[in-house]
Amino acid sequence: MTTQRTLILLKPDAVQRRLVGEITARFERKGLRLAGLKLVQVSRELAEKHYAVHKGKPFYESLLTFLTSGPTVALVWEGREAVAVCRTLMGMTDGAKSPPGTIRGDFALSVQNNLVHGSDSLENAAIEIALWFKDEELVNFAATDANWVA
Ligand code: RTP
Ligand code: MG
Repeated sequence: MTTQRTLILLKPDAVQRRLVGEITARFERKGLRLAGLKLVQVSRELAEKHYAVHKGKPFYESLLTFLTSGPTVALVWEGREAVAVCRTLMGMTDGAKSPPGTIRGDFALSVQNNLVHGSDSLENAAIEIALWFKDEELVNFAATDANWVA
């Protein structure tokens, strides 16, 4: 069994559209354990670091403007195959192409304003968690239902 941690962001559109509870519930009900959670007014500097891989792409500036436009909720989820599981729950980048049942498929129509970010590999998850959270902001607790969900 591979227990992993991954970073999920509920982007400013999720907060503005009052979808924080709805989206968080989907990760929670899947059986993932919450290890970190905070509301962040993202700085240009943090947004640049987070999306450094997209620097130079046509949508880069617009993406930074979007991510810094309002509060973002940052979460760390932990569980079996958490990185891939979260990406599956999210759906595809383009909301219009995402199947129903996924977060983006159910609530997003846009490519950019697609509600959630999720780390795309275990390596990037570690980098992103360290970027968004201090060690002391991450919490370990014994999930009493662990034997039933994983
Ligand atoms: P994310 O990094 O946010 O989890 O999304 P992703 O892996 O599904 O997509 P990625 O290719 O990493 O793109 C990062 C974010 O940039 C915006 N985007 N806009 N206008 C465009 O063509 C375009 N392409 C990507 C989206 O907000 C996407 O989530
Ligand atoms: Mg990505």
